[in-house]
Amino acid sequence: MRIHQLTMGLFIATATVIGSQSTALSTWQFNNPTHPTLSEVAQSRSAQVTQFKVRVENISAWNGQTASDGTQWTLDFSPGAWLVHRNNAPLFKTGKRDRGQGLEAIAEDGNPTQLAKSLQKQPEVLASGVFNTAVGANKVGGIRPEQAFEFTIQASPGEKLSFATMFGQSNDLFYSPADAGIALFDRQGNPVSGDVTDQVLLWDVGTEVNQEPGIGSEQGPRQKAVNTGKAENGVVRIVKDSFTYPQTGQVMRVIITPQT
Ligand SMILES: [Ca+2]
Ligand SMILES: [Ca+2]
Repeated sequence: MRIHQLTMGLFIATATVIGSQSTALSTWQFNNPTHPTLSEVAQSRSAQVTQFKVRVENISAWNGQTASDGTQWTLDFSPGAWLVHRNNAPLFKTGKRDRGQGLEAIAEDGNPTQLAKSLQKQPEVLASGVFNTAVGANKVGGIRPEQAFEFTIQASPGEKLSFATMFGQSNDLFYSPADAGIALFDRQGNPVSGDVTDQVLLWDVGTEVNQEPGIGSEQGPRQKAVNTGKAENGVVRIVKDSFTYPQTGQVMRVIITPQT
């Protein structure tokens, strides 16, 4: 840091001779090879902020899932949490155990409250919130077929979106982007627009042993209480078990729309 301060001082001193200080400062910041400080991030955020609408749709069919015993069931997505971030893996790290910050409660019971609280305490999470009410609905709940969650976020170039919502009915599965998140801007700094569903994956949080989706005794509507089921002691990973799951793009659509 001392070297940078010295370098910056020299730049300012030089700039005073050859031109305006602000021009030299912007040049120096542009060439700054170090990671930006949180205050610098805050400054850049306020300098170039784009507002986006994020829409998560349930495009699955009523009774569109069929279990091995013939039971037909409907896929729901639970209330969830979203966050804007620059860092990689703010929610989980693929192949590592769940961090105990509330992702388990979303994946097992569709409850985003604990995760939302913990996100507010993480300095590298720039903004976060909950989505828990379908568009047009008047009470809190998940989304069923033909329903959608919508939320609005603000972000600057370099920032990414992550979110998590439960695959209901499962023991501990959730939909989320990969741990790095969804880039909200391209390399030229232009805001991303359109369908990003192909970046959303179905994950197993690794805390409860999977039963067949839709009929398992320790899943949502059938378990005796929340947070019950056989402990898995596993890691967060793309779901991989003996059961079959729908292709994400056939049941969910995620659309990002910059607001101009
Ligand atoms: Ca599991
Ligand atoms: Ca359970």
